[in-house]
Amino acid sequence: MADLKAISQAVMDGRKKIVEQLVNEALAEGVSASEVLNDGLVAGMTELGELFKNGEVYVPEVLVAARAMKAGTAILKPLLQADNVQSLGTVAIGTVEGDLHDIGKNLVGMMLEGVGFTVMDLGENVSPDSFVNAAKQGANIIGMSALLTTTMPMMATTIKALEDAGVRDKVKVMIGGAPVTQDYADQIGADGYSADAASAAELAKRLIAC
Ligand code: B1M
Repeated sequence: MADLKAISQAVMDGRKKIVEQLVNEALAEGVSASEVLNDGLVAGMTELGELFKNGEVYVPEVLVAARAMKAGTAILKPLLQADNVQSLGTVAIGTVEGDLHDIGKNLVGMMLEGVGFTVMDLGENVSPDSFVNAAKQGANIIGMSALLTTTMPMMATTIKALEDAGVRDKVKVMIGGAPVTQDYADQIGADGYSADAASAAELAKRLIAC
């Protein structure tokens, strides 16, 4: 019987090889990729985040856990992606300038690919100019992620840069990340906000349709 709690624990402990082994075992037992992702990997990282907040673990432990989590998501990625589907459009996604958190952004990218979008991954610490260039290169949606309250304002700066470059009307802008809210999205003039990767994929489909 697959033990998703053990996957969470292995993420928290930063045990990359164990994470890979347990993820493969769970999949072989028929557990869905999305259950392994949400109830195993993401649950572990969320719990670790609480310990980090309370000063019970520090940056090095979180970095090792992030590496273990990435090893697990790499196994799930092909299973979460759609096969032979015509692209719904291109989403250029990145973590905003000053912000190095990329796990959530990567999950959103995977889910977007899973429902049929082409994803232009701009990486992390992405400058407003890089988002503008992606819009000029034909991206239909600009997706920004921020995990720090100090980097959230960079989302507004990026929207302003899109306006100044005359490309704001050519793209939809969607935003997300732990400190981001619908109110904030409304305040800065983003077209949409979503709280998690699965709803981000649904949001992108709605945005591309209008
Ligand atoms: Co950082 N960190 N971190 N960190 N880190 C947080 C964010 C923090 C909340 C921890 C805490 O104190 N509780 C805190 C921010 C506090 C604040 O701003 N209020 C914090 C801090 C303070 C810092 C540093 C400043 C610590 C330091 O150096 N003293 C530093 C900053 C570095 C920088 O960015 N300049 C730092 C560094 C790091 C590591 C490098 C060690 C590592 C990142 C590794 C990596 O990403 N490669 C790290 C991590 C891992 C975390 C926590 C523990 C986990 C983040 C994560 O991956 N969550 C985090 C605590 C927490 O969030 N609970 C914390 C799992 C991920 C699946 O969730 O990213 O929220 P999330 O993504 C979700 C949704 O938000 C949404 O969908 C995703 C999937 O469901 N979503 C979108 C995300 N982007 C979206 C975009 C969309 C739509 C939805 O549309 C485009």
